[in-house]
Amino acid sequence: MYSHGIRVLFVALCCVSVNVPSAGAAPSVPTLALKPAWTHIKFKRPLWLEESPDGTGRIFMVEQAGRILIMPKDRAATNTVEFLDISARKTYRQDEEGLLGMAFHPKYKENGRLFLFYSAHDPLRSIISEWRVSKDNPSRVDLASERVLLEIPRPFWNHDGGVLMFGKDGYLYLSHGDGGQRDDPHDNGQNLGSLLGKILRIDVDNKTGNLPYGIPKDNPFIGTAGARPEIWAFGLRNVWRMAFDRKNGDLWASDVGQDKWEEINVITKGGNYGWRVREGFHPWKDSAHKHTRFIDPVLEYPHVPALAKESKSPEHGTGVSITGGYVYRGNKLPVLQGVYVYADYKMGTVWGLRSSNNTSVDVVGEIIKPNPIRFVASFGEDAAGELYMLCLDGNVYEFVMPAPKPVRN
Ligand SMILES: [Ca+2]
Repeated sequence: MYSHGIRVLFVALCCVSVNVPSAGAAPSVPTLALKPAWTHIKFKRPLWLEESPDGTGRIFMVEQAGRILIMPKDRAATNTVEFLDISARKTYRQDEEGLLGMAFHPKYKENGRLFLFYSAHDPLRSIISEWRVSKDNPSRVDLASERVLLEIPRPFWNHDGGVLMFGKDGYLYLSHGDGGQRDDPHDNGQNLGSLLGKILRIDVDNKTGNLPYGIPKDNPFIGTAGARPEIWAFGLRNVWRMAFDRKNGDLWASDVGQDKWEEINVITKGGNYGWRVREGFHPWKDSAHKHTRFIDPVLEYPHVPALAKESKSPEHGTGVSITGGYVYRGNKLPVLQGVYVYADYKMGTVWGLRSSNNTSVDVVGEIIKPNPIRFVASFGEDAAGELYMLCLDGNVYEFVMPAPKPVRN
């Protein structure tokens, strides 16, 4: 989300599905419609949606100012339940700050543990901490239960990342941006001694040395001189949203660009994704690391139409701040099966892509036409794999098949 300095909104001019049928061609991406998932509830800057892994079927919604709500199962109802409220900490002061992420422990049903990612000030830092549900009330977090795992200093107010999620390996993955401002002035992305500009992986069920968490034994930079052992992947500017493909465990991370290119990456262990030496496929401002091997994005898209001719990816609309979503694995929309869904925060355009090799795109196109929603802050997935889109118009949308065109006699 966000992170693009002062920018002018450009009009998306070229948003055409690359969908030429041929023998063996990938299935196309579908055209879908949106409808509010909760018809009578408006949210204040919703940023994260997650269903608790305890079989209760409860969906939890994170609001940026510091609240987590339990949503009513009746989608026409209005009775949310407040699960947590830390808004008095004033964690949200500027665009990219606030309560940015949460994750239930995979064994939440047994241990009642959950994890939050939020911004703190004086001094500027991101806090990742563990909390427990109240012993007396399964609908309320025990506010006295916080145990801080990580405090990551932030040199500037922006580029904080903010995803927290568990892998199938049971470890907690998190993204943190390069710490802002512009051009990664401290070169954090390429510095393995910094947790900024990284995806991290930690073990919340064990402890290593004096750390309040464990370092998984196969983390890639254990033993590398000067490297932080928490690092899973690096060279990332600001992975605001990332997600595992629940079918195969692939980690899809959308990295918000600065001046020219937005990009989508599939993350591999120990991978270097280029920032600030490169943005997308293209050289950026740093020459000190120019001989390093970088992993190309799966897709890039330009900020302005004039850049389109330089793109290394299929024809694509423009945008200025990518919001990563999910590879759809739900049941309600078979036409969307296997499609990675993402959007541009500012433009409101929603796309889907298919990739059979995680390195290039088979087919990509807009899946919502027209695209009236601004701003697309985040996506969410429930336990069944159904997809939601969280927008700053106050709605959380679900994806549905478009209404059939009226038949004219
Ligand atoms: Ca990159």
